[in-house]
Amino acid sequence: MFVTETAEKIKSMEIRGAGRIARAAAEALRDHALAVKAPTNAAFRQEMERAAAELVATRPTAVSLPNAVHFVMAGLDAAKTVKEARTAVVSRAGQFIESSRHAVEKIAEFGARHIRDGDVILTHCNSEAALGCMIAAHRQGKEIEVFATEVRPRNQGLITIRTLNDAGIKTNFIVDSAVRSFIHDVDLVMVGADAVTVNGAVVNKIGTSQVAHTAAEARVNVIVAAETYKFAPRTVVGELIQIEERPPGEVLADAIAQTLPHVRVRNPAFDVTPAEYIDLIVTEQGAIPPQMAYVIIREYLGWDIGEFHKAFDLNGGHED
Ligand code: RI2
Repeated sequence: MFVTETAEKIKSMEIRGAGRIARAAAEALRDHALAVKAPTNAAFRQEMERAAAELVATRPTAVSLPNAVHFVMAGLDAAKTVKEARTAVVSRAGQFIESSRHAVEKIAEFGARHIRDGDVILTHCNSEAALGCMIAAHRQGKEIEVFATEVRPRNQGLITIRTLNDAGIKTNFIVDSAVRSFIHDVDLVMVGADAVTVNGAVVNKIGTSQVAHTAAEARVNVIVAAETYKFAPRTVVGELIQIEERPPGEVLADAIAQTLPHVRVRNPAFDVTPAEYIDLIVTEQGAIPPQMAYVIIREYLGWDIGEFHKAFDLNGGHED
């Protein structure tokens, strides 16, 4: 698919979910590398960088997107010719897509171990990583039941209940504000992540922090399912995750909003759940307490000091 088409679909959320966005961006870079006609390696790189920037600018919160783009684009560093550069992008994009799919499968396997026979699980939003754990547990013959929230304003809960229904899992569909009313019927909260910071905070769909807070009050464990490429390297040097605020029309129809001049609609798409409300983060490398997030960033994302230099422009913007 063309870069601009993919970028539009990510922006409009036709392509959504942190993992899917990352794979779609890798695919778009791969297709672009195959299509682009550039006379020199430098021109090729410039065009790929433009495409990468277009993709990264679509949605600011899910760090899987820049991490995927960074991984694919790193292939350009050693390339000396257009042919080498093209081959590197195609191969690294393929590598990312495959390892992402593999990661989701591994997380399902590891996450299912934390689900017991008879557990009632509450989930919020639509996470392929979190749902994978529930479906794996169900396939292992564990009898589970799920509470799924509606997820205003984009109603991702509808996708979740369809997936659970298709898997034959007994599911209760509730409005977001009913979480506290049902939390005592729940054994476990399981959600996905758009980003995990170095101090183990999880950025996920708006409302996740309320769910986690409610779970903590009720002493219900919270498990987050997140591939290692959802960990945010730049938080190591203090960078904050930007919380996307989406158009007000998603919350209140513009025609109604126009009749209410004193009302401002706010529509943040994500919130931050502090590490203290999270019991475990299940990654494809294994399950970790949130406080160990730094180890994932250091060991598995392959970010070295040079990357932090680049990220923070510590050379004053000069290439060396
Ligand atoms: P997977 C989604 O964001 C949700 O916040 C979900 O929990 C998270 O990405 C992770 O999803 P959005 O695109 O990668 O719906 O586990 O805003 O599918």
